[in-house]
Amino acid sequence: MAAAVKDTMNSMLSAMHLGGDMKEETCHPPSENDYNNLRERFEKAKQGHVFNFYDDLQPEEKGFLYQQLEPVDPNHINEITEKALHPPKPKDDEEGPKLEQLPESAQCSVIDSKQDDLDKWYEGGLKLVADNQVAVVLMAGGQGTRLGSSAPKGCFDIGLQSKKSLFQLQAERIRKLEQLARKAHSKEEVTVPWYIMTSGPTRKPTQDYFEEHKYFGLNRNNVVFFEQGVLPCVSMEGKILLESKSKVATAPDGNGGLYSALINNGIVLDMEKRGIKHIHAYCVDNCLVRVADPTFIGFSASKDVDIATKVVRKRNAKESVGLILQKDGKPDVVEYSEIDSASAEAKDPKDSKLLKFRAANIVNHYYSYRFLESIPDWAHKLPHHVAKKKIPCVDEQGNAVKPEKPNGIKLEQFVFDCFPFLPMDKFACMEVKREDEFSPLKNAKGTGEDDPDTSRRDILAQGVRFLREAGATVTSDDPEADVEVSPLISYGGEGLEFLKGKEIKAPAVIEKQ
Ligand code: UD2
Repeated sequence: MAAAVKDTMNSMLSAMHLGGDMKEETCHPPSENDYNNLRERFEKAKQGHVFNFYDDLQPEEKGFLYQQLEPVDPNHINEITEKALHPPKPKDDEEGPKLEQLPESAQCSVIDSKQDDLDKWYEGGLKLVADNQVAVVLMAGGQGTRLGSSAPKGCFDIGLQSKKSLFQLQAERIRKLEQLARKAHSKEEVTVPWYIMTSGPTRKPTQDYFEEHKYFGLNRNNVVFFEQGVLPCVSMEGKILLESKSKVATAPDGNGGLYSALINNGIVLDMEKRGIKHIHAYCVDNCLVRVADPTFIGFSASKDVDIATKVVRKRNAKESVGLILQKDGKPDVVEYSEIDSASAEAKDPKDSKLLKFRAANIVNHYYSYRFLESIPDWAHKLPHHVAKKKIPCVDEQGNAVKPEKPNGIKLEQFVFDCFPFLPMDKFACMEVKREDEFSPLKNAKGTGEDDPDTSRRDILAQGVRFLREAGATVTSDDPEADVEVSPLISYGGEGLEFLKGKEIKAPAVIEKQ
């Protein structure tokens, strides 16, 4: 795409999303003329109320509010809010969108694939890693409110004996994978760059955490932090909410903000410079995630798709997961917060014991580089979803309001909303074993599901399976036999031959050969 067009697209993308964190003390007030132009722009879009308190503000407060609002196109905010609050309903004579299962051709399952296919994909993926063509993108901008911790989720200690956090487990899996690829292809230098997307609130604590832990042994030049955009919060009537007299209430623009953030922060350019062709993007809160999984990369590359997604079998009709399916002939995902109960409960016509829609999204996606390069062509078409929230704000008189119930909406984009932009033959879905690859940390301790204890339980149970498969025996006085196998010793259960015939008394940590 011509550079000029690319620049226009890029500046338009950034205009859609407010930038990251600004500091009030460094903001100088705008000139009278600049202020009047901005105020006029907002008044024309019936959003002029955001300047109601402007004249009472201190100079640096005026500067801060100006800096926040200058990049915003209020007409665009009105447009996406209108679409999100009142999505176009199918005309009454038209059927709603037809939800169908994905065609067999777009699916494969690790559970019933032939071993030599799995081996072929694994070897193929490891070769691509060894050729420095594979990168990883971590979506870590979520604020983990359900977990009840203010720190970024990746810092969370799920209670392993090693006290390793999710970030450390993921960093060590990258290190191990680089080592496996170096060994398998006698390469001196193998690098899997790790691009970590944060949001305003998670940016500094995340970067500080990595600095403090010396990047867990990774070369810091290959760990790149970038920030997703934010969007203004709006009232139920679509009016931009003020958090204070001098600050617009904003929220991260959803994990779908990944795409404009990859362009706006020069990440796709950096991938091009490094010769990256295959990208694995994943969700921070899954302690079992196989970062840059060679089997998944090899499978996706062999099918030459633009997007592939890993799924697990949905636990039950109520599980809070998106469902990968076909909508009007295109690959699509219906989020748990938006699916109708009839579709969620529907049984498979071929086997009434199974849910019709059971391909549960686990935020674990493959992208071809060429697809990420095409982001400026379609990112502006990504829809916004409404999340009704309690948003602290100020009322018309400028008094702080701490709402008891949802008083406004956050607009967020979903990372999987670009799937329908693909023809089915450029999309693939790989079903994997939940016990091996998915144990999300969503809820506070004690919830009993998707919480720190279930994460800890699942990763230690996997350690026991790894050892038993390697021919070791695991004994333990208590039934919850737990063995932690460091990712630096084994990425996915391989390389444990040295334990064959050994007896391991749980609890144990396998940290060195
Ligand atoms: C996500 C999936 C859902 C299902 C579930 C399984 C989406 C839109 N929904 O729902 O289909 O797979 O996970 O666990 O993917 N994030 C950002 N920036 C944001 C918001 C989220 O980076 O503005 C990241 C977040 O850090 C996490 C991932 O996206 O890594 C998923 O976010 P979540 O855990 O809030 O999503 P959830 O559980 O509602």
